[in-house]
Amino acid sequence: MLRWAVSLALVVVLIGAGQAGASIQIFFGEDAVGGDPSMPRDHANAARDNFLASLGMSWTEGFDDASDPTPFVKELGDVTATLSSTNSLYPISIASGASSNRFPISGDQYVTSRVTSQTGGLMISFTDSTGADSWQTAVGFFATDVDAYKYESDTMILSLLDGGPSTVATFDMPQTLIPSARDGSVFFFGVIVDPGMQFNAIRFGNDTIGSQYDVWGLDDLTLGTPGVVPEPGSLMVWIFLGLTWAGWRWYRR
Ligand SMILES: [Ca+2]
Ligand SMILES: [Ca+2]
Repeated sequence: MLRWAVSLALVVVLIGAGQAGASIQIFFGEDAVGGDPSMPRDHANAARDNFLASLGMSWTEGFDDASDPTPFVKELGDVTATLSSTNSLYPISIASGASSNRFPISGDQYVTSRVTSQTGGLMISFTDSTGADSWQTAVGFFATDVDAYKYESDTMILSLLDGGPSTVATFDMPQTLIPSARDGSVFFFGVIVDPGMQFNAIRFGNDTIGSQYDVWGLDDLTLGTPGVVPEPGSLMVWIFLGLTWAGWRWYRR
């Protein structure tokens, strides 16, 4: 019976993957590490690993050779990512090493910015080699010290934009740590959307009220191409193979 259960579990996973591929896939993991880059980041790393495994090809920018011009321009594969601040009072910058509970995920450098509202913070736009819009369906990143002054109701918001003022989708980061543990914490967030929801820019905001704000760290920004989602036909093949394998194992006992 155990072998049958294992086989059926495999089938359920494949069905779930097929359904998720028809809409939005979210990858999230967070760890309370108190601003210490040497602490294990098991949940965040697992989310990153699952995100990467769900992509075809992927490109990650670690900001480790970045100087500090404005705007920041980085190449991820054929995509040019331009980082800018939507709030001129608080430009983005490159930080080195652990500082103020923010820290690098890769190398020694990362991006810091100050988020002041739903639309006031770091924005990243994507273009191709000709300067035309580059349309994306997957983005992921590590964030440190997203605590918005530890107010429990405050949450980072990621908006997927399609040019101009339009918003394709908005996601509240699903942080579950208590506010005091968010200070110096780390999380990974990744999202894969349908081609019909493609975006050419992302914007980081939060739902702070009034003059409140949050300074946070961004590292290992990742773009990618869609992975292979099981089609209904291939799904039936997997079900058939799974049941056949389970039956064969049962026969061999
Ligand atoms: Ca880095
Ligand atoms: Ca912070």
